[in-house]
Amino acid sequence: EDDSDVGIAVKTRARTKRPPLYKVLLLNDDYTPMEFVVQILEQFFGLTHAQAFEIMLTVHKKGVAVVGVFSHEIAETKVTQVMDFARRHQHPLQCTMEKE
Ligand code: TYC
Repeated sequence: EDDSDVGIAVKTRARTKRPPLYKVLLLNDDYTPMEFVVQILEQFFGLTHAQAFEIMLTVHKKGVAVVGVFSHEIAETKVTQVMDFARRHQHPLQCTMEKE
């Protein structure tokens, strides 16, 4: 019998999973000054004054807004920077991250 080289070719796709992205969220509170929030958004997120003001107002009105979307490491750094800066100035501003 002939048992040479008979079979089914099965192709598998190389699965290159993209790393998950994380939303950085800013939360509203009653005490942090609006100008302070705008300053943070300019300083740590590279937003223009107009963009920063718009996001600040959205948070103020809606309670929360997405400030940006980043890799886990970058998002974590942003959250730490914002929380440290707010704490140093004794403002209760809250910043968190969540998987997109
Ligand atoms: N609500 C605050 C005020 O009236 C302003 C504010 C905006 C605070 C956004 C936090 O993430 C924030 N002074």
